[in-house]
Amino acid sequence: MAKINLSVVAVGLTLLLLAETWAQNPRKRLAPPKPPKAQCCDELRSLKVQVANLTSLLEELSRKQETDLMNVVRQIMELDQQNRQQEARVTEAESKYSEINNRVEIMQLQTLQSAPQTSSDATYDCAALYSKSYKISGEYKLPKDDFLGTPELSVFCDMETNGGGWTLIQRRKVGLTSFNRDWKQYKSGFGSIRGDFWLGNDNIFRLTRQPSTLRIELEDWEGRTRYAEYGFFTVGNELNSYKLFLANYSGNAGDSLRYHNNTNFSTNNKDNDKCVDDCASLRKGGYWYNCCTDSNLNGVFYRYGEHTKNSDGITWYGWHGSNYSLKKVEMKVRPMGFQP
Ligand SMILES: [Ca+2]
Repeated sequence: MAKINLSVVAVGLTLLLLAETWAQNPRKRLAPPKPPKAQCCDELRSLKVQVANLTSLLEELSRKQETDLMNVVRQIMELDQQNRQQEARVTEAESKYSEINNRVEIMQLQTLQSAPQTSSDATYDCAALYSKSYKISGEYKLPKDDFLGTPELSVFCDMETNGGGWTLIQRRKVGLTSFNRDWKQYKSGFGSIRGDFWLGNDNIFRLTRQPSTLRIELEDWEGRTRYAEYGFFTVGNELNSYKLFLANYSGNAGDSLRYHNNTNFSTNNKDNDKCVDDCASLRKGGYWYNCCTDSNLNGVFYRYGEHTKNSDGITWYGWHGSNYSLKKVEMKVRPMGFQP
């Protein structure tokens, strides 16, 4: 551009010189007639103006081109930066994608590995142990299962009664363990698995996520036994206050848990019952209290002689009424479709 500019300026200067030489020649000035002289000067003036205009136009163009060039350079630099950013983003996305892909593969592998466990092979209750040919009643340790989200758990299995496969969730027989406990203790369970115990509401919730049957066995101080079975039994999780759902009663003890159906679990420090009274404190146990009881299997253990004098004992109204505290109780569950 500078070259063009200079050459144009040179042409301009040459024209100027020529014009001046021509103007200084008196002979020539005198010789030609008046009109051509005026014409020539006008032409010269016009040329000068044109040269000036061209020069400024060229300068302007040159400036504009420089600006344009700088803009282009800036744009290229910006594009380059954007490109590098995009590349970085792509790389990042690729690494994330591959990480997710890896995780998916691991999960698929885990699912495959644990798939057989989700069927009848899973050892998360006594029914499963029974179908693995463990047919002697007693204490068993259920393994921890990350897939099912179940911790290692000691359970007592009844492998004899009515076909076996029962996981005990409660027992009363010794009478040395207090059942007047708080929410946290009922949540995780307490007592001794071979003696008196509550398996824990979280464990009962997990066990009854599969459609389950509940069997309640009762014994009085004369050594007579009765039972109540519920073809359907489940409890909610802690968020739902371990709410009780049961149906399809059968047995010879009377249907004394039906009154407690659809009620939340209450303890001495959590009154979730359907009563103005605080049933858990009145009946001294943790249970699905309504207002308050038609049975109180986690009530106070009263020995022979004391067993008919209180309303907070281990009662089952359908058999011995509201003031008779039973000698022995067992509550047990197994999957609904269990086949011995
Ligand atoms: Ca209440």
